[in-house]
Amino acid sequence: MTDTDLDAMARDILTANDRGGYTIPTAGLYPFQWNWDSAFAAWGFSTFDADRAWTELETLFSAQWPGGMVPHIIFHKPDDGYFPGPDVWASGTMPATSGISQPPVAAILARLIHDRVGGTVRLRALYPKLLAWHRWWRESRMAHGIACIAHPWESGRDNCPDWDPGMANVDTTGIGPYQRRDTGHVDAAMRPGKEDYDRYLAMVKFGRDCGWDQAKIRDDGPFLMGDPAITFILIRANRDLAAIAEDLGEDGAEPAAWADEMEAALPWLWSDELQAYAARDVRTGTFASAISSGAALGLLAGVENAQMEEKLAAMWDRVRYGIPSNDPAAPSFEPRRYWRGPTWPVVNALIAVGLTSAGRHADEARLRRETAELIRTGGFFEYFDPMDGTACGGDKFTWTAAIWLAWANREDA
Ligand code: 9WN
Repeated sequence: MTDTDLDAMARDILTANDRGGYTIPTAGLYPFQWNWDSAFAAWGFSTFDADRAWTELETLFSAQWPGGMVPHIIFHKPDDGYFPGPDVWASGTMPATSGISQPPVAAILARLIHDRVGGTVRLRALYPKLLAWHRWWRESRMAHGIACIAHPWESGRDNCPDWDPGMANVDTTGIGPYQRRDTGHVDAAMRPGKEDYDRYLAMVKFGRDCGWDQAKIRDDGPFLMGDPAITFILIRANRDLAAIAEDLGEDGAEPAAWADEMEAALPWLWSDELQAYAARDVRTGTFASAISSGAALGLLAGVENAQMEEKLAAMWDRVRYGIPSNDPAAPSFEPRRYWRGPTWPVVNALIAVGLTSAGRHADEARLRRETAELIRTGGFFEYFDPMDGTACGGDKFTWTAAIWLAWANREDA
């Protein structure tokens, strides 16, 4: 199969996963609109259908909550193939959504899309919504000046060992029996375990019981951890928003100041033990015990740190393909279990945006080559074993197809 055939297949996947204004990540496993998946889908669409690219982002923001939050799942149409569904989240919104958010990559990708295909009128309409979302992060998910997550699903890197310190303290009393659906679609050995799911549901229960009072979730919820990935993403997204504002003739001073403030707060995330930025539990102060792909997003925020780069380079050299989600040298490393080791094309693409900004073109080309190789041999799967390249999780995956089109198979990404 040639790269041209793969281009056509990738476009077909985006089109087949289109449910009318939004794409689902993959049929069966994830039958709704997911937040950061949609932003990447828009980037993919921008390579062949500019109008559809903007529509994807517009549909995502059509579910924005009055407080600015953009939910991590939007349940546009009923489907009982996924658990927990709208009845469990009980958001009370129209459309029904989850009650937490996901990595704020939309401004970063909206800027790249605008650079590629234009669309100033559509970007202008999105700008205040992006700003309101970033403000929500600042007001509802900050501690010590760092962006935090109130649920591992909010990080988009669900069962990453980054969250083990916070997960250890989540009380699961009162979580009755429930029926998971994910393990009916894919191999259970590649998914989070039952102990993880019990805790995930305990966090959802807390949110539901307090009527999704976001300040209460931050202050009293069962879990709150500083996330290096979201912190770096948000610094970059705020700077991109400031640049967008300038292009639009608006005043971007506010998001620019937010980015500077977060950058100044980064020392709180520095682990002396790991010699890297690492996830940290807000409730206990405990750091994650291994370096992860979250740290590798530092370049996205313009953070240059020699000690950390050395650690990250060593981590990359321990695998054959891509940046692993967890360090193979760590006891918690599992090469096929979701975010405990596999490499994710979508995260590699974000890291590549950072490498390009830092002028590290040889590393960017290596990462692109390794990611493209995974897709060429394994197909458009959700994620991959970084040691031997085995394709894992869901097939015909929207964001893998999008990444292929927008970055992995391009010289000009
Ligand atoms: C929970 C859709 C999503 C991604 C996440 C990924 C996974 C969901 C799940 O799938 O999370 O949000 O049920 O495992 O971890 O990054 O957005 O592709």
